[in-house]
Amino acid sequence: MKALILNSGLGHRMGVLTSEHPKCMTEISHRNTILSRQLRQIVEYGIEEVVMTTGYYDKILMDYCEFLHLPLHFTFVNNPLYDKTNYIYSIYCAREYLRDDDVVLMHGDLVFENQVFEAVVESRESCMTVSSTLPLPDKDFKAVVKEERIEKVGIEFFDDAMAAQPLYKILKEDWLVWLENIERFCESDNRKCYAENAFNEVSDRCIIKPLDVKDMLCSEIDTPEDLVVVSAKLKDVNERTVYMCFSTEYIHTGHIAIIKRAKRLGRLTIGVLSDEAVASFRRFPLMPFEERKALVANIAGVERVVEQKTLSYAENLRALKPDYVVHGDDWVSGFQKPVREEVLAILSEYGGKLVEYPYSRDPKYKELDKLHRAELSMPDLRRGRLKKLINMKGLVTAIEAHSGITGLIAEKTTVLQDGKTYQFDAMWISSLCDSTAKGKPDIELVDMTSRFRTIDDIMEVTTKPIIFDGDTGGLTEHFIYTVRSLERMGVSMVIIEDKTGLKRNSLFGTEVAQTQDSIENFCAKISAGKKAQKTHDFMICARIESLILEQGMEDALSRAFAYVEAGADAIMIHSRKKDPTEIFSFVSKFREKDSVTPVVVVPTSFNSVTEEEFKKRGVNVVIYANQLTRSGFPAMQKTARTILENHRAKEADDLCMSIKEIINLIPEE
Ligand code: SPV
Ligand code: MG
Repeated sequence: MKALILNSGLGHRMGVLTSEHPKCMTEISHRNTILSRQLRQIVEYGIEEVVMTTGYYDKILMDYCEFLHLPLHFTFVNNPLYDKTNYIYSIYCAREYLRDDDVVLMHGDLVFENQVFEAVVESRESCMTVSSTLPLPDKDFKAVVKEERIEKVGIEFFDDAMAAQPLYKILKEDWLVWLENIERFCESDNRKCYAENAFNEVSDRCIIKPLDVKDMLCSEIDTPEDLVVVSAKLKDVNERTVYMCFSTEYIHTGHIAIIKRAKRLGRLTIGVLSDEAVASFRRFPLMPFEERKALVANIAGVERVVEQKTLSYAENLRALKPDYVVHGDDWVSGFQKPVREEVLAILSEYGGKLVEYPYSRDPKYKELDKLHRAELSMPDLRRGRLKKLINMKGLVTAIEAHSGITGLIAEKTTVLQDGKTYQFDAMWISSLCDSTAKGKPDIELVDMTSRFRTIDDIMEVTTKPIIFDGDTGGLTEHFIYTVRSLERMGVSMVIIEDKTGLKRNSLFGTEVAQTQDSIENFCAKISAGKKAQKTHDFMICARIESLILEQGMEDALSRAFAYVEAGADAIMIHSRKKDPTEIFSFVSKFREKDSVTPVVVVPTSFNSVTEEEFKKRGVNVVIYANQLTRSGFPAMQKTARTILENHRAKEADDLCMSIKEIINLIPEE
């Protein structure tokens, strides 16, 4: 596509303003003349070729174009009869340069905003800018529109007419029709009329559609008064603000493309999602907020970067009141839909606009995302993330997983509520559920090799950190090997309980014989484990069974402090009471002396307490230890019974997930 700029006119209505240079060199803002602005827009929209007709002061004009240093190839064509002819003859003079491509034609005194130019350049049909909202001008161009195409352009038409501005995109096949008639006009000495007079005769073959720019800026400057009005309008255009939110950690060409489009609308502020918001919206950020912020701040066109603390835009939109919010159209449906709806509601409060561009589904971006996910699942990156999450969020949640599919449920389940997304932060590999899945009792019967196999199955399809239920840890001599293996695999934390002998599930309490280990033995086990580990980020958590075994609060607390002293990275306090009082009391007494060691709870019995309350009381990890097992197996029993009762599977169908849903849950690599 070529740009054709008509700059041969005398511009005598501008008075002294055109006494030293052509009209197009008149300043319209502190950084642009009419021409420099047009040329920068031409560059911005990817046009490289400019054919410019010149008249008086042509040398000044050519030098000026060179001085602007823009990546454009210019062909200047002087109209030697500029003072005796109209621009129809300038086009005629330039005709040899204008036969081989689509043309964007503009008068050299026209000022238009980016959105107008974007619509023109991107139009698939030949078009001319018109306005359905502006009053018909007395002396300027009007276009007669019939059957959705322009029939005539001129200053003399008022019926069925719209205000029109000389900014066109004309496809080559249409242009050749128009150009041929321009040639015919000029060769029969008809050189003083408008080029549009030639168009009007062939408008049934040169199909130009009206492009309604309503009251967007698209105005010619003919007089000093026009200059004042247009400059003021342009100032408003230049002060428009745009807001976009970014959660990404790597910038690809798709991001650059959308930033480029956004900045054309106005001064661009980017909201970078906080680490916490990224972690709960997508996955743990490999790059912390400050680095993501610096990355985005250094992209051309980004004027300002602010933090966006939640997935909801509300806080930043109310503070910044941008004229536009820009987003890909991927949030029209799906789980971000409510976020979009909230944005629309807030924008409508003050007259802002949402601009959506088609979301790029280029496979190369998917590939990048896959690589990123793969990195997160690697042992070294996965292991350290639990500690980072605890530090970042204060409270993290984990849900039980005992197989690849339950791991995927833990990984992918997301809920959007009040502008925030909620996901589980980590997975708990429960001895109870791992044993149950194998149809075995929870008595340390499933050996470590088999337990590691479960971890491996889960790790293969997920990225979230893993907390491993290490039962009693076994013999100290064995525990040190367990620690190293878990660490090597990328597990983040092992929790071992201070019991010895035949371990029974804690939820039996004192109904079965269970022996608590001595403080000395258990401390020795913790210390040996800590000594054995090779990295800094692996955590050993000491689980205190004193309340389960009814040994009292004092015993629980003295054990807690002793275990921390022995090197435990975290404490888990367990209870099987429905009433959370003893848990709260333990946490509050523990926190009186130790404000830093993370505290873990498993609220299977005291399940009425919310995460918010746990956090307030000083708990750092909440483990939902068995809910997937307890809900999954009864569903399976029911289905099995339904088939037996009906001697066929039809009645069980309503109880089942569709094959399509299963396929979606488990994507093929
Ligand atoms: C498990 O999930 O295996 C546990 C927690 O150890 S509890 O069942 O509550 O003892
Ligand atoms: Mg267990």
